[in-house]
Amino acid sequence: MRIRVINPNTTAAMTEKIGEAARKVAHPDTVIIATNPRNGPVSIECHFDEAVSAVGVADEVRAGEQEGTDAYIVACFGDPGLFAARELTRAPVIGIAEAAFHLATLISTRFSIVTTLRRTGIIAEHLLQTYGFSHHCRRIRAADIPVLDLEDDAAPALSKIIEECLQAKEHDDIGAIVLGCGGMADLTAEIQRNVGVPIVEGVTAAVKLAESLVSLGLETSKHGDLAFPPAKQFIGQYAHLSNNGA
Ligand code: 5HY
Repeated sequence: MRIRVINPNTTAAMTEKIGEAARKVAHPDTVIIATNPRNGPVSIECHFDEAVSAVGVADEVRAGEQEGTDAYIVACFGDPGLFAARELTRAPVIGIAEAAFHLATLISTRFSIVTTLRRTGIIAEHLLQTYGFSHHCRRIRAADIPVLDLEDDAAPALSKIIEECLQAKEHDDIGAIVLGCGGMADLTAEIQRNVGVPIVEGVTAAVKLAESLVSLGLETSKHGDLAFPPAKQFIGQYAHLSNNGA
């Protein structure tokens, strides 16, 4: 089984780290291809970054379709371009936020989210509403760290994340915590050790969900809104996205 794990930002070191975390939990027969777009923001920390990165995700899915891919993972906690990506393939496409929400509600009645910057909290809130998990989430907390502080020496960022998780454990009346950034994928065990409540991380959650869907033979439905995009010409720098329909 070939799973393409797409880091929607363009920081290759973060893509590598996300790929490693995915391989650690993947089935031995699963091949993880970790990629990121060549064009786009080095980190995704606002609505504009999300909007631009969504086209990069589409480019990576189109590339994956050429190479034969059984499932895709959108490894940014905003799940940028998730529904557009689902239109481009029959393969399952899993967003790490959606995956983490699903698993968190299987092991706890209520969870909190600990994300990076305060301003990205609203993006998580919109996803909770879109996916129907708002009533499961007690609070969206921010460690107030830029995404790229998770690269190089992540120790200062890690202690801020652990501190925010301990506050959630103490005050939010929750049973689990969802990590709000793909760049935290390699920190789960350390956070778990220091916090002592179940920590749900989206990249690893998405890998196991993708494997389950593929092994069940479940594909993205082409009946309804996730059907292939209608034949259309794209102009200018997006001319390469022109398509002649399914
Ligand atoms: C992520 N940004 O997972 C999000 C996290 C965030 O570049 N990868 C990013 O803060 O929304």
